[in-house]
Amino acid sequence: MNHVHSILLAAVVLVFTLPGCGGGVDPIPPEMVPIFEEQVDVELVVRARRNAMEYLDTRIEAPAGAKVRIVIDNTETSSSAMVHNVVVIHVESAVDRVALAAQRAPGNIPDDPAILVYTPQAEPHTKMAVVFTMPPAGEYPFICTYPGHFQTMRGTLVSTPN
Ligand SMILES: [Cu+2]
Repeated sequence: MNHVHSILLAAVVLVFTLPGCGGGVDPIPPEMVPIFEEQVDVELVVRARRNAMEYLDTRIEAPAGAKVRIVIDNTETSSSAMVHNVVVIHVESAVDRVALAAQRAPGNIPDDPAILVYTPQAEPHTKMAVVFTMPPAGEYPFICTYPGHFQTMRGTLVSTPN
């Protein structure tokens, strides 16, 4: 536990000693700009909690059939281990399978038909996004597939009847 505590302390010190880190830098990578500029019906932003393996937004919703942009906003994170994405999965029963396969998959995205849609991984101080059409009404789990994160980074995408 002492080792863990010293890592946490180091992370905290880093946050407070690098106040200007990331300042003035556009958080949207150039290749992402067209996706952020695409016209959509609803934009759903999932923020990562600062330097924690948690989402701030764990329940997001939009009408079935709507054109939606999901944004993973990782701009509050300083630690380089805090790489996050949003991977929406068709059914809860497939979450563990996808999460485990993701650890060895390129970009942490396994080739699994249970994956509905996913954002690219957002490095600290960046935002990534994906545009897609909302699935039929229901509740769809989403997780971060960066290794070690899925147990605490979970949420629900709610598709409401329209
Ligand atoms: Cu993560």
